[in-house]
Amino acid sequence: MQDVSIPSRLSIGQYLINRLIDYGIKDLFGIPGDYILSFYGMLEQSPINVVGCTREDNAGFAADAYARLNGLGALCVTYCVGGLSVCNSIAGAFAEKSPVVLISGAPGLNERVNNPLLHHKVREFRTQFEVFDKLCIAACELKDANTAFAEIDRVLDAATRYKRPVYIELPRDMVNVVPTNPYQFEFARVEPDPASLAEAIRESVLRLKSAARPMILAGVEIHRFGLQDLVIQLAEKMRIPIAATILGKSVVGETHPLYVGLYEGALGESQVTQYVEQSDCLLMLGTFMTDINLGINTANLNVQNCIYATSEQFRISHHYYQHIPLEQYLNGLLQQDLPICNRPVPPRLPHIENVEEKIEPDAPLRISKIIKLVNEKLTANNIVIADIGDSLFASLELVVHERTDFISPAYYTSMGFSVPATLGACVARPRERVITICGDGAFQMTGTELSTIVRYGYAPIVIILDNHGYGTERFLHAGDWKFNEIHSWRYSLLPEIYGSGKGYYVADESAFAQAFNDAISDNSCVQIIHAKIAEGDASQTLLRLAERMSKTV
Ligand SMILES: Cc1ncc(C[n+]2csc(CCOP(=O)(O)OP(=O)(O)O)c2C)c(N)n1
Ligand SMILES: [Mg+2]
Repeated sequence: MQDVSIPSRLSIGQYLINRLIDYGIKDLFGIPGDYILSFYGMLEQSPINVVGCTREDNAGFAADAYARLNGLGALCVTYCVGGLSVCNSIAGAFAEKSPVVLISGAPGLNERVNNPLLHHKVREFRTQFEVFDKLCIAACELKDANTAFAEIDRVLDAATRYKRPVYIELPRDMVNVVPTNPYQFEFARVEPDPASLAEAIRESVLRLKSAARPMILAGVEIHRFGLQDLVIQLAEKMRIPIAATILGKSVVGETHPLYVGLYEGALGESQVTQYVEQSDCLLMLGTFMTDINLGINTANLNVQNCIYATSEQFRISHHYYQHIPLEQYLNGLLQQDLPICNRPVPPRLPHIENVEEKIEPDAPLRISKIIKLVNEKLTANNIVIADIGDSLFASLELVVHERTDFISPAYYTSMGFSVPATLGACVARPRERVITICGDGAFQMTGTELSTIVRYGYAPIVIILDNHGYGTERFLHAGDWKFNEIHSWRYSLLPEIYGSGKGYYVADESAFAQAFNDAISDNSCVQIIHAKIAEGDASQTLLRLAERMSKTV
């Protein structure tokens, strides 16, 4: 991003819109309200496409998915009733490093005089600001015309620099205010210490040269910071295999010949787990050390064999280095004389092979079968979105062809992400076909966003896994608990309510295969597949997870 010199006579609202466009925002999600109406008017007359959602938290999830695919996402809501509804979505974006810009209206500065009881206010006028100051990497209140432009630039820079959400509060009487002082924004650039960077690279090369079984474990930051090409170049130059973490699934295309699979500690395929854990030089690039990423603490990685490089920390074995930017580190490594590794990549795991699935007519529908049938049809043109629960665990077995085309809140794990995220993905990538897998519990939380998907004419395929409740929890805490049951809906009738779409109800393998084929070939409207799952069924990953977690919950 270039330094910018601002032509005078722009209002604060106009400047904000211009800068969003500069940063690549073409679409924005949200719901208006009186504290933000005049800015909404400005937005509607701007080149930015405003996508009206059914709930503010959904707008947050949609903006998050859009950010993951586009590099930055944005939503705009009204004060408190709208803003505070977005807390959970913004928390998820923070936890999973998704750069989302949240813009909220607020009471005008002039109407705050004597602190009257203006509607939507909670406790203090600043309450909402204080909440988002905690949940975001940077936050600003545009209360002073002469600092407003600088504040906008500061927080937008922070969003893209740290890949975390930011908050901009715009009092309604500041939208049309034109600052009087000239303004030139200068970015403060933190340059790495070249000696420290050189030493980190030197030590890494020594380690790689003396290793017999080096490999890369790629994490989500590689996607967020756009470093996939560098990682692939490095792997190809050294011919070393790559595995990915759960949160980093699809960070590299899963059909790449050097790709080994997902590393999930004891929760994953044992062949991949052993292969990663036997590495004597594990280059962990952009990986978060979360409990789920590391297979609920079942990962058995020897720190002494690890080079741990993220945007926040750099460590080789027990040596810590300060300020080593990932991109410069990878570029630096690539310029070195690197060893070629001859460690053979294990034979492709059975589910990666292109075997045609046998359909047992009338066989009760199992989640693993659904995944295999979906897998058969996945192409480079698909984006897969998985909600929490067995939708995520089972989807880990999918082979995602293109990098970054698998989206799931795999660390923060907030249910209800997937349907609004489907909207965000459809808006960001209208030419790609989104396939969404969602539990019935999660669907009942945020499924109203299908209405927006229909309204804007998108045609994703949404598969709802019906196990009449919170299946994951049944496995985590044994017992026949009523609290895990939910009301049964006739999901396949939803197109009737929303006014468009095609619904399918399927309860056996052949019906699912037929419905999924039909859904794939009909891209004229949204396709909703209500999949009634065999009683008590679960994916292998969920069963392994349950075994580990039932000891702790
Ligand atoms: C917003 C939110 N509330 C509660 C939970 C706790 N939780 C985790 S999994 C789960 C059940 C999910 O049910 P469903 O979406 O039907 O998927 P299933 O487990 O049946 O595959 C619950 C309630 C959560 N992760 N997120
Ligand atoms: Mg369920």
